[in-house]
Amino acid sequence: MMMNSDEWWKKSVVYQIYPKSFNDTNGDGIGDLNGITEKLDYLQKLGVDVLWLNPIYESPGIDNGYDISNYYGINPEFGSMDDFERLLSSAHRKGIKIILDLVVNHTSSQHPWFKEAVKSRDNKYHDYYIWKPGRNGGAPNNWGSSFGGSAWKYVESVGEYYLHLFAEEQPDLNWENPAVVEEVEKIMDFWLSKGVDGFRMDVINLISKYPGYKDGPKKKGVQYGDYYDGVANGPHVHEYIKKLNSDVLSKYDTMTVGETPHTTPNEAAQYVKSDAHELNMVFQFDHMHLDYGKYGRYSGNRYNVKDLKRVMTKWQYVLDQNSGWNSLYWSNHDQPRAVSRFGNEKYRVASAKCLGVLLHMQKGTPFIYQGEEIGMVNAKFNDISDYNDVDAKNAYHVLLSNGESKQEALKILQMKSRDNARTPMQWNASENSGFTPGKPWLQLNKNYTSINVDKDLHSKDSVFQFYQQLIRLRHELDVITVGKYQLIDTDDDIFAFERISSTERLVVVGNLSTRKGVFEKHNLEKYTPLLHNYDNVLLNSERLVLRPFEALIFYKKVK
Ligand code: TEU
Ligand code: CA
Repeated sequence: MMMNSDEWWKKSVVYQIYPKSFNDTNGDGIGDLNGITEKLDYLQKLGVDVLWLNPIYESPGIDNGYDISNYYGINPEFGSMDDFERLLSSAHRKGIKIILDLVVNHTSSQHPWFKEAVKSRDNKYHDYYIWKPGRNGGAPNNWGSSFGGSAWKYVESVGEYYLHLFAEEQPDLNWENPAVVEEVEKIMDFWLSKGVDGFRMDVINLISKYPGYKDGPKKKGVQYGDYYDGVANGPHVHEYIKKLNSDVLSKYDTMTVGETPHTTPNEAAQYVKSDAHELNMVFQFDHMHLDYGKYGRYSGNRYNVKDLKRVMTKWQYVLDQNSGWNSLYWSNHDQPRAVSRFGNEKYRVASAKCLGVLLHMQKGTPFIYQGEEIGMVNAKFNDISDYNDVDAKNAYHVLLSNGESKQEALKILQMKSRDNARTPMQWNASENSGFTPGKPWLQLNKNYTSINVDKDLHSKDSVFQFYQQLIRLRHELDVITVGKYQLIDTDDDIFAFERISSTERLVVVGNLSTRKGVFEKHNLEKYTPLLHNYDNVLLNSERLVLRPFEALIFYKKVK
């Protein structure tokens, strides 16, 4: 198989844990590190190889941990450094690796560096951040924050504006300052030397800004956030990441995945092609932006399958042509629940399994977001006071100020808010679904009595059992790791592709709609149906009649 031993991440399945919402063991209503340790047997049973933990460092929590005030300390809400080291050693003993979230495009405004930086322009830490004079009595340029409003905030004590692409409590670091790069390398080395197995790197493609800080393109119609296209993939970004790799990462056996919004497959290939010596893979956003509207993600739009096939296939082909590697995901802590966004809640189990087949059989490393393995769905809060996310609350007010009704604004949040993915993990049908003996920090989804881990563990047709089989297939069949991806031309709502290696072949097909679909595929009779999310196969030699969200994986050995 074309995979050398240090490329273990090519055969791995990653499970993303949002610690705050995973499992609370001390009754404060907040998930914690000991809660993850307690569930390692569950994760081992699922069969995952790597855990990605969202930020666990000290943070004021303005952006739920993506505003870090101490990179070397554990957020006391999650526990202690001893708790973390116990989690890491327990996971390693079970053959499970752990990667952490490296958030170094920005810090918290409560970080000691920033507290020093605002004292004076000649303070040693002032140039750790990006400061510009105002223009015509206002901000230095027209860049918007991803969370709405200007990306610049004025500080009286120094008479300048600082850049914050996210919340104003998240000042962007100045990567042109070698001292900043040195600080980041120290942070990475600190965690890797503890035995951490790598990093997910938060918006890592934003760390190099274009010189001159010119106005971004006046966006037609976009009323909210996401101004990255003015700052993504800047002139020195590859130089910075190559340096992190040669100075630190290359000294350890790591897996890295960069979060790179507003990046094309060809641009992504520059980060992940085998001779780039930068990152192993990146998170792309093309399939996340298929249902965007004039308020960015906050639109009532739904994606269409034809576009989904187009963008996912584009990424498969372009990265393969450039010796690159894909990450594969439907959801994470920033996105709505996969079944609600890409499947259909009326066909919850069938569509959860269909999405699992179509993602896990592609070429790349699959990421399962906590709860996806049991088909959790969006929370549908009824009042803005139920929402926690800074992005959701800002967006709600922008929607109202642009004339949307409260009902429409709430309907959009119910569809697209990040809180949908942050409701507590649903473990069982007991109070608070076994997440906490206390008052949960965020409301649970009311359906936890019917959708929970306990129920899935005891049902042979559950989403959990199906995900176990998908993961087992990836571990057993090399064609899933190395086989060439080839889209099969089908009608719009059927997503079908082949995986081809010198010794094996897969045919993967899923009907991503509530209507019957026909899959014209000859010689399937020579294949063995490996996995199927319905109870029998309506297969005759010429055509497969697919029921709503019906998905199958066919396999054959090639002489
Ligand atoms: O997300 C960056 C990103 O692309 C999203 O924030 C997106 O812009 C947002 O969800 C609005 O659509 C990373 C983290 O994943 C996110 O949780 C943080 O809020 C953000 O960076 C700032 O650190
Ligand atoms: Ca707790």
